[in-house]
Amino acid sequence: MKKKIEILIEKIKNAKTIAISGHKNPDGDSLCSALALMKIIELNFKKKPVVIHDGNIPKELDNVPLRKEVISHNHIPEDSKYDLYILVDYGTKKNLGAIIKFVENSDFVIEIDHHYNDELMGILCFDNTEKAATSQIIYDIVRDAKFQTNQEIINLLTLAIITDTGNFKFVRHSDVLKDAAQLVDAGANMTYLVNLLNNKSKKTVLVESKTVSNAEFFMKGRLAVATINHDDYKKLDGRGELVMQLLGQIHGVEYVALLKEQKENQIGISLRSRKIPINKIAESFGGGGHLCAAGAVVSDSLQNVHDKIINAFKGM
Ligand SMILES: [Mn+2]
Repeated sequence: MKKKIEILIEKIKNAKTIAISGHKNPDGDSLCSALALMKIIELNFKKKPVVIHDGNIPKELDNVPLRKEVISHNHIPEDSKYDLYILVDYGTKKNLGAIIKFVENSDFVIEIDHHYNDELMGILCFDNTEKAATSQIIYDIVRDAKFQTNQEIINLLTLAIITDTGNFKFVRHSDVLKDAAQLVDAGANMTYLVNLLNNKSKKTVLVESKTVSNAEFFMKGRLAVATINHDDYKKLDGRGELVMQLLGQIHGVEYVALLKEQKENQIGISLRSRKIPINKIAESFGGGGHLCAAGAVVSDSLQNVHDKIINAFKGM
């Protein structure tokens, strides 16, 4: 770690231009880790990296500190070249979207990530799949390198943890709680930060609640299936996580399938399970994911996918 940090510091010092990106359609960890790192570099090296994104940033994240500093790839000249490109929380190459051209054009790539990936983009990698959020790895670097922080950085690192652990519901290792505890000691206010995320648009919440109300139940109530047609999908903003959470709270429900008509003949499938692995089902639809949270995107009609999903669960 010490040697890697020395290289990181040297690369930042020598770079005239630095860009930072997370994955396409950034989530809380991706966005907040990128912004935290931007501010860390600004504060400690007196340089201003540019944070570039592709896709949609959910409205929920509108009040995140420094949110306005993020620039869409559309506003960056196609042939832009950076001395240093830092990728955070990106997952795999194909998750970068339109950013990829800038990364491939840059002189040196550093990656900081907690996703499993067998095709690394970085030359210098700070990867750790044991971490609950990428911001934890950034926080490790901050502490090891004794970088200065400020309130914005502390809040951003904490928000990344809050969002990636679903408000600490998905914590599997104690180290994320230890990091959160240190961040609280450093000035993070949990109540303030959790409330800052209560920022969805009314139409999104109304579609989410309508989708929950219209859900169907199969297999004696063990499987809940919710569908969102294209008109409602446009109002969704995000992945419909709340729909799956609410349905998953119902007594007896073990599996939740959310089917979203992203466009005509393109259905996004999100699957959740309490205990039994459902990634095999996602794989049978050409997708993948974790044991209890997986998904796929298929070219078919909403009705067909609906019927096929129910059959797939019944045949499990
Ligand atoms: Mn993450």
